[in-house]
Amino acid sequence: MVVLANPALHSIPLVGSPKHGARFPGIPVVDLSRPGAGEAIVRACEDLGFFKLVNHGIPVELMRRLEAEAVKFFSLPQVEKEKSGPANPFGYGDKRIGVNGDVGWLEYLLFVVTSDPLSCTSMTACSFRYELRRDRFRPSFLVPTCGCHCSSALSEYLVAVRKMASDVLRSMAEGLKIEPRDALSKLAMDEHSDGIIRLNHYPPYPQLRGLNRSLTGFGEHTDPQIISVLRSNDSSGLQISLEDGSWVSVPPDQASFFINVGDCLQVLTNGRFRSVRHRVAANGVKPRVSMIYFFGPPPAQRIAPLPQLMGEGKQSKYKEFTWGEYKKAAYRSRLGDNRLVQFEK
Ligand code: GA4
Repeated sequence: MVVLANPALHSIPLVGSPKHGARFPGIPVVDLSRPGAGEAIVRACEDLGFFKLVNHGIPVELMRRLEAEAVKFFSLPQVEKEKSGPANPFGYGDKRIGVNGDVGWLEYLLFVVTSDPLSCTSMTACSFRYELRRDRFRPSFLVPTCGCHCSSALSEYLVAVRKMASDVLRSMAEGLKIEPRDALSKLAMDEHSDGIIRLNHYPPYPQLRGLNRSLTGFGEHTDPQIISVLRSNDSSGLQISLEDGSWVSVPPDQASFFINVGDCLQVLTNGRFRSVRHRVAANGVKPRVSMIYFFGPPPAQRIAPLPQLMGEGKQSKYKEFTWGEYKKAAYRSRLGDNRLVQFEK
């Protein structure tokens, strides 16, 4: 493995060039407003475990507002940002990912999202609370300290993305022909569901310019949850792994969302859907800013193939576990580990 010999970079590995160069043309596009979206979602989740979502109903203006607030935070002096860190695992993180030695060329904010109807008294009823070591989190433009967060771009974004993700999961159930239609969405939208939001900033690394190499921004991994909903600015960097193990680069689209199948959804579909391995390469030219909402089930939720998908006599490919157990195991692992393998039968 080639690494940059700069101690300040904590030996962050370089990333090889993806197949098809910067623009892979084969990312499935799902139009959420169309009848038949469910079948398209199912096909994409079986083939790549990944798709781009258009006509999703969320104004690009709202995405831009949250992006602008994230940029404002990341532009603060380092000493200010570090008052919200180090991420353990939540808070402000700089280059270190998780607690087991993974590193990448990025800085980020990681929050837990809890559904908390009592914390909100406003008419818009955002009903969210974010937890980010609240005592230490300073920038009130991102997370107001008033107790009710309804006016912030983050709250509005969360409300909108949750509604959209719920529609995606209902369409998915329709495409899978399973009843009730909320069989998947209720796992992700329950009041005890384990939601996380991540705001990432991948600064450019100018020394790489002209070298035709990229630095690891976020190393290869699968997401442990049900689905992840990603939006980024128009800077490239996201790559996904195809079935044959080759890497392709996802053309950015700041007006669209990208949806990943996570490990739990692979298990819920008994391996029919593919939890996609993905990574982010930091480039030498342009900063990348992304925001990702990870939809996890409630901690006590048993994760096993949905009975509606199991024909007579069909066996589960996985041992039973709860989301709480899986998450605990995930936090003991390294980023690139195959976390599902220990739960395979
Ligand atoms: C990958 C998906 C999400 O970004 C995340 C990550 C988490 C973290 O950054 O704290 C983990 C990683 C992710 C899986 C293995 C463990 C935990 C870093 C790591 C090495 C927030 C998540 O839920 O799992």
